[in-house]
Amino acid sequence: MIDLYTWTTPNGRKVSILLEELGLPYAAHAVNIGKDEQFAPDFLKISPNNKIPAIVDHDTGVSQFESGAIMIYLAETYGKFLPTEVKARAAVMQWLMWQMGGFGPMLGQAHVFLKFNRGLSQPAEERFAKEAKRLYGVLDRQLADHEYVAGDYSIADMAIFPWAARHDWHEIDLTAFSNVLRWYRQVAARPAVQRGYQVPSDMGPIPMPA
Ligand SMILES: N[C@@H](CCC(=O)N[C@@H](CS)C(=O)NCC(=O)O)C(=O)O
Repeated sequence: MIDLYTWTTPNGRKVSILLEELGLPYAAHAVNIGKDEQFAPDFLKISPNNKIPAIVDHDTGVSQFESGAIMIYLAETYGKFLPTEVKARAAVMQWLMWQMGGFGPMLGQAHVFLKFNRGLSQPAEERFAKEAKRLYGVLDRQLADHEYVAGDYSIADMAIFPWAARHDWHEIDLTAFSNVLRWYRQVAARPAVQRGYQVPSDMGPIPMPA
């Protein structure tokens, strides 16, 4: 049995989507980051960086924070969505790290300056809007000749998808990135993705461009 500590955010949804895809039994515990619950001493014992997501796998005794590390751990331990063959694994890892180092953090900053603090800093708005467009361009080019981001459907797709689901927050028109849009619809249609997206609570359906 796995305990998942999470909230209704892209980093949290990455892990609930993977747990649903793996069909593992888990209990989701809501950590309301809007109420500073991520600073509770008991949570800090599991996630010393005071951020969701985190897991405790009682079957193996492993406790993990950082969504990328959690995804690698789960995929390796339960044997799916991260190939073992060297080349295929390297492809997934580089796109997972691309998400962890760019597509998540840059889009998170875009939310801060474009959605929540419009008018606060023109240079920051320009920088993160430009970076968001650049990252979607990178993804679009990759998906032009790949059905999924890195070979078969993998933890790289599951890591990227919940961030793309916030496209309206970072003011990206998905219809301008036709390959991303095709992939986005395909991943969004998966029942496990739909279930994982609603953890720890239902915030409405996955956003779909018209
Ligand atoms: N690199 C971390 C980032 C996690 C993260 O930024 N979590 C946010 C929610 S998406 C959070 O818990 N924020 C609370 C805070 O910063 O205090 C990961 O991928 O797990």
